[in-house]
Amino acid sequence: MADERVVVDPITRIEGHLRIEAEVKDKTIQKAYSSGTAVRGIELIVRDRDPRDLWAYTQRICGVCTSVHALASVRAVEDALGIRIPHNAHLIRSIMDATVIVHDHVVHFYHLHSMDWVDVLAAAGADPNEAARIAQSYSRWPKSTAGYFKDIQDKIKKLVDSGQLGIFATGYWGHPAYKLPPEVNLIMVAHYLEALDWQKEIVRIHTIFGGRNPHPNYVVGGVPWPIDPNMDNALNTSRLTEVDRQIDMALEFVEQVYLPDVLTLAKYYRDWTFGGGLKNYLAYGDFSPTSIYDVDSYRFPRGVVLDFNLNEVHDVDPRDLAQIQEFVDHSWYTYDGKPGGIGKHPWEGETTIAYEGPKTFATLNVEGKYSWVKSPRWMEKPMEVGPLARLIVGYAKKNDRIREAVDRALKEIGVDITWMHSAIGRTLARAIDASLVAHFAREDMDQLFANIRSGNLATFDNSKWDPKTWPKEAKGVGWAEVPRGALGHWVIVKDGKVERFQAVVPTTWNASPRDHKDNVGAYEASLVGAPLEDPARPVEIIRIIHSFDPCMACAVHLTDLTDQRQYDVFLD
Ligand code: NFE
Ligand code: MG
Repeated sequence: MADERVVVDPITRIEGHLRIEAEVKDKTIQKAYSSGTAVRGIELIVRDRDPRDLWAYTQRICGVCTSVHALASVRAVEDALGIRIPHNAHLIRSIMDATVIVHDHVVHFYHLHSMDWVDVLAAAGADPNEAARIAQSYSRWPKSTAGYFKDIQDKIKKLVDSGQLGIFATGYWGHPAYKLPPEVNLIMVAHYLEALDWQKEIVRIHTIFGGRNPHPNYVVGGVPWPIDPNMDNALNTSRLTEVDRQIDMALEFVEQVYLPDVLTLAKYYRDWTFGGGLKNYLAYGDFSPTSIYDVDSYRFPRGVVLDFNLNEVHDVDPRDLAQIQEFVDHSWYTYDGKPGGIGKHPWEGETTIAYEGPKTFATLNVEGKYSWVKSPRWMEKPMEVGPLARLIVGYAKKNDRIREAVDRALKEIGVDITWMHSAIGRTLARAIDASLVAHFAREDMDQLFANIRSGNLATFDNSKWDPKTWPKEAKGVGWAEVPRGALGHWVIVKDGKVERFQAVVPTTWNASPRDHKDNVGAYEASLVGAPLEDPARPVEIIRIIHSFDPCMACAVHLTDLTDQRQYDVFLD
């Protein structure tokens, strides 16, 4: 078979606009290109603003990983100004980050990704009694009765009979890449609907700690609410009890529904080991029980693993100008007026547009610039970030907890750690990640209660609130592990204002195009060697790309300075 160029644009069930082009020969993908096809504004909008307001602007980068850009920004500004927040504030921020991660992972699996593995229409042919038996065999979730599955099946049948599939329209139903028995398809569809209900509950944690969701409130120096068990306008007993209850419900949902479902799915797709890719993994690490500056205490350790060599973990330093750099050789930007060839650390970063096509949307000009996403690199090497990277780095660092969680899952599936380097492994990693993070939140909440009982109610340090206390010029970095991986914000504060700001977000790493050395990014690498049965129904491409949980709104951000006001309106 001759070479064929398969274009998937837009990839749906993601955040933002992503185009994938694949060169296919003999039903196998030979090369792939990843292109972020839309731009929006942030990095220049925040110039000259008050650094105490930075979080409120950057948080609007994205409505999916809502909260995490605010977190990275307050951390960056506090780093620049030398602010150390109270322990309670650190715990509350960690619980909020954990909340986004668990919420995001559940929604990603059921609503954005499961249908790449689950044939919804095939659930119509399931035996509800058998579905109940299977579901009860792997979890003690109380809803899993034959009657319950029969009701769900009736709903699906009604949809099919009406010819109006609604949210399930335009899937590749019946494609030979689907491998689940009808009963397991039925269980997954049932939990798709349940997860829709559940996800509106867990976000209450943000409404309590941050006053609203999406885009909860933050403050440089701590968290915006005081703790006072008896006061109305405070984190009082009834509010904290509700957070406590939501954490327990989240743990239960992850451990009795989400993780067991993904493990079941993984067993059926055990031999579909495509979608691995780079084998380089980066994590900044996060979730210290004490402080973001106590790097050795991180429950998700920091490090880089190269070429899946678990015997060596390289140190990562987000402050090192030689380690973290972004390249623009294949991105629609210039550096110092040149089209590429140099990398810039975010503290020296530049956002200058140089859009040069494509003239038509026939195919991308892959020899030249072809994406709005820049190419971040660690020591000039492309990296995968995300739940899989967190687990691989932790595993290589011999972190007991991560090893135990990963080994237990691998044993149940009957595979070894190298199997994780695949689309299904990445999807399993996300479910394990959710379970670990839900436990982190449980522990942090217990610690918060212990602090309060001991009389420690502090949530805010105002000693450097006044700009007169700030240095004339200072730079800071804020990092966090967030749903899609390692997030970094870099800021330079000068004369009381934001002089320079750059964000390098998880999807920028994963969706990046080729770099100055022609090294491909994580998405591009993951598609090579994967089968493509039917170019008109590219479920394999979607399945692999979805396994990363793309968010293009995060990956791409710049502004048009000719009419900055339009963004001010957007931000209001
Ligand atoms: Ni817009 Fe995000 C996450 C960040 S992006 S979703 O998680 O930061 O990759
Ligand atoms: Mg950026």
